Amino acid sequence: MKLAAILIALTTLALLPTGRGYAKEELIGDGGFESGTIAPPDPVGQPVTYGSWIADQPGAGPSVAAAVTSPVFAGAYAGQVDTRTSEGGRFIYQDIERGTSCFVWTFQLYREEGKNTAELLQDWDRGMGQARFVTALTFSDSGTAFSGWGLSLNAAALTKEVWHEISVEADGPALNQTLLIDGAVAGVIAPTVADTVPQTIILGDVSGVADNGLYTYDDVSLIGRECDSRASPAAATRSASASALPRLRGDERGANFPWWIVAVVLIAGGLIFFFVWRRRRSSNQES
Ligand SMILES: [Ca+2]
Repeated sequence: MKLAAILIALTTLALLPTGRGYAKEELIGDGGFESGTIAPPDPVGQPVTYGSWIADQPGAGPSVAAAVTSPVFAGAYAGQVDTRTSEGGRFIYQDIERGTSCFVWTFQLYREEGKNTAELLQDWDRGMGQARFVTALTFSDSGTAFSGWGLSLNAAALTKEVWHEISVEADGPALNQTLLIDGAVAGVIAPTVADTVPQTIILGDVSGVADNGLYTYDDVSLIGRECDSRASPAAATRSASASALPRLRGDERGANFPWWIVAVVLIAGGLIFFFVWRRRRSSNQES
């Protein structure tokens, strides 16, 4: 029976997902703005801020970013950036720990006036406006500009004064970013490199001279995960609309082959053989 127990244990192990774990992690704090507050700008500069929002507003002037109670997508608050009367662009941001090139970035957006940008950055210089872009989305009357890892495209403008769900599914090793607006694929980018990971998220008016926008954000989420196409939410989207989406670079068929099924079949065969052999042996002993 000892051998049978070992075989059963091996079968159980084989049935578990093989290889690495597929831990997913929320990388943004207070994404729903339910703390009811956005930290006022730091008078000295743009401090590193994890887990909560802070307004960027170098120099003097009234704050243009606030947690508002209307419009709100969910809960009691949403985050609003109002630069309708600003001279310079203003925005809110927070920094991101453990950024990965495999992520699903989602937020709700209520567009009323002007232009706004939502972006994921690496190596932001926190002052002169220099950074390496992971993903940038710019919303205006003329369209929705979507760029990622050096490529960009234009999608349709969002209708005003209604909540829209914006989502970007990125897979660095597979070299793609997919923009979904209200659940429908609005564009796919297939860059040649994916050499940046999100370190900072910025929402608002990023122009030197203000774009005089009024935008409200809610339920901002950035789910990072270990890069592995077998666990990719983007992969499901690819197969659903394969014609519009790029081929994977390289041949991942070997990597994706479900070797655990072979292991289960072999072990199950071994178990059957063992039990048949044992039954025959005990019946031989009886006779
Ligand atoms: Ca909320």
